[in-house]
Amino acid sequence: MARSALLNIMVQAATKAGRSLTRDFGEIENLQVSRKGPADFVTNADRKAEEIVFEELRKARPTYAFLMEESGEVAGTDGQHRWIIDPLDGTTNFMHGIPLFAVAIALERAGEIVASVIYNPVIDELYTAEKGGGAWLNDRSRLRVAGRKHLSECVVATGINSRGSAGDLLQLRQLGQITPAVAGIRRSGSASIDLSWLATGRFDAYWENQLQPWDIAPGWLLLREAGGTMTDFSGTPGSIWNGEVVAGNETIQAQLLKAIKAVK
Ligand code: 2AM
Ligand code: CA
Repeated sequence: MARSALLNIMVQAATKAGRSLTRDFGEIENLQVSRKGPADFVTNADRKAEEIVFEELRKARPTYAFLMEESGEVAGTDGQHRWIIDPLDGTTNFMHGIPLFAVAIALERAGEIVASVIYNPVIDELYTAEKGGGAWLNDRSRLRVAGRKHLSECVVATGINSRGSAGDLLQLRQLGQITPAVAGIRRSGSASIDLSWLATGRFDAYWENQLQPWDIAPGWLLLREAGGTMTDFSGTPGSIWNGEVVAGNETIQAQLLKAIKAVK
């Protein structure tokens, strides 16, 4: 696939930040055994990655606005475009030396997500999508969601939250109901990875709550371009703003949504 100029900018930003994260990830093993632990180091790695993405994108498109996990909002002057950025999705994995994390970038145009990049630098998987142009892995493979038709045959991804909120308890009740109804549950620790692996067909479905817009936006376009569907827990078509995701191919998404709705 030939990348557009826009996607090239996004890929360059994500891979540059990815290189920085990979270097820092290599240090984690030593820090695990230190008394202080790696927490401050990880915060630093996260901020550094965000700074790289911000600088690259601002240089290329100086008028666009930003919404970033670490630095929040930066206003733009063009009134149409906004970058939505998670420089390190899967922070807990990163801190524990687990190589499942990603740099995630989405571009919103007039309120709609039109381009996205998710890059896992350790396993070197680069996911890209543009509205109407399909979803791709490493520029070579066009992605398509899995075609399974029965929830009982499905590998279903989720996030098990430990935020001390009512949403955590709801999640555990959902997990209790859904686990016996599927072939297997998986939990990657990164919403962007869950959504990109759903787009590849590795996972058949995914649900989670309490997510942030930067956790959802990049993967959502990828999923849509791979033929997938997403709603919130009430069945309202996907939004990046209310934190809830139920996703899969059309048939499986409907079955999972029904199961989710039954959990009070
Ligand atoms: P993070 O690694 O950038 O924090 C895992 O279930 C997903 O939830 C990840 O995408 C993770 O993103 C996100 N996450 C972790 N803690 C969170 C919190 N307190 N609020 C919202 N999202 C969180
Ligand atoms: Ca995140």
